[in-house]
Amino acid sequence: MNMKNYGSRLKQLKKEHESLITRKNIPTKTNNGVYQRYTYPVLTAAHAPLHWRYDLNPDTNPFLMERLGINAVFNAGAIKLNGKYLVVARVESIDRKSFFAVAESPNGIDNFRFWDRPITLPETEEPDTNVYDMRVVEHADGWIYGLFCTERHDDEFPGNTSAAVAKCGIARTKDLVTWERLPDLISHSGQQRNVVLHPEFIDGKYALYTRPQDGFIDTGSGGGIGFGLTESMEHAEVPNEVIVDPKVYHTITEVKNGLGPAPIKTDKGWLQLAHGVRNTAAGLRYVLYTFMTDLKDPAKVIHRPAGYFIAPENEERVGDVSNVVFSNGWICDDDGKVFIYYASSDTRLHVAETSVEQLLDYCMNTPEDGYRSAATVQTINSIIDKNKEYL
Ligand code: M1P
Repeated sequence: MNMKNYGSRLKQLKKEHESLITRKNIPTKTNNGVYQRYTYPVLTAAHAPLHWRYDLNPDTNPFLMERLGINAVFNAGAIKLNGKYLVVARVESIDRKSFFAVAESPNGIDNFRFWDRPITLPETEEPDTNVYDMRVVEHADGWIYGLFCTERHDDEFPGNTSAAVAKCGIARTKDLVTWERLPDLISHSGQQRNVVLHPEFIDGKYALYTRPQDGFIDTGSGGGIGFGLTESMEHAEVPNEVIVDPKVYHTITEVKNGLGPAPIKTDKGWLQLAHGVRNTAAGLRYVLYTFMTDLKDPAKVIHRPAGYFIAPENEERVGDVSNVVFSNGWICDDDGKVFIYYASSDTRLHVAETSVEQLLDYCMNTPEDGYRSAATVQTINSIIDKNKEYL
């Protein structure tokens, strides 16, 4: 490259980056009455700050090369703090390592800008190889907790470079800048991913939604969203887990499922968002679904709409891990508006807007799964019967 171009190329890079970040997001033309999708992803790899990726000194980087590129920005925890909409995104660099970084928006739907540096997450005495999918929860004890998956090689299989162990890592903060790392969750049901802290004490204890799994990828016999109590988060241990929402044959959760963000409290119960996984000839398909649990007993399901709530569509269907939508963050605003941050195909982050009122209506009035084709036809017939006078 001609060195004379350095300045103009850098200027162009900065211009393109700024115009991407400040692009206004617009609702898609249609919606299904349940939520409103937005046209543009709220975060992509290209949103990562230039000063993370480039050495900007022309003497040491005369070709203005990317020194460490970003591969994807996806599965993000979310929280509203001091009037700002914040997501704690899973950022994956080209070396396949994920880390966490906060991006801030004034309105929850666009202008998400990463803070100056990614989060420097303290480690335990057993260093993490990879960390991802943080659920950010403001707990009644006054701390903001971040629960995430920490992945390390499974040294029981020294010759197997794919053998891994997934555990729930735990950290806490007051400002998302400085984090205190706590010991990993101890559970007695194999590996753990998709662990979520309930925002309130239950029977004076911390409550955790878990996802026991036999192996790193397969949940095996243990599958389902579990629930357990721990005396403390400083030495978190769930001695017992009960399955709240099991995986079920020939449904969207046939292979596995896992809770998304911490639930939203309403006067009718806890609104829950989760992902379900089924197998297809083209590989796994991840969709989002919702259910509600009892206000006093968040482990008791009181409404379970059939099928998926959000499934990947159009360009969402393609990415590093295609045919996936995944969510570990939503923000419920004071006026009841809800922003759902969902990632598509392990590549980018989107927002869908809805409200507590819509989510309650959806959860409480969507028919439940009858688990058989004949039951589905029966459900449709009963909808048709009720519609007769409106046709
Ligand atoms: O690749 C899809 C998702 O796979 C995992 O989720 P689960 O444990 O439920 O299969 C996670 O690695 C998640 O980050 C990823 O989006």
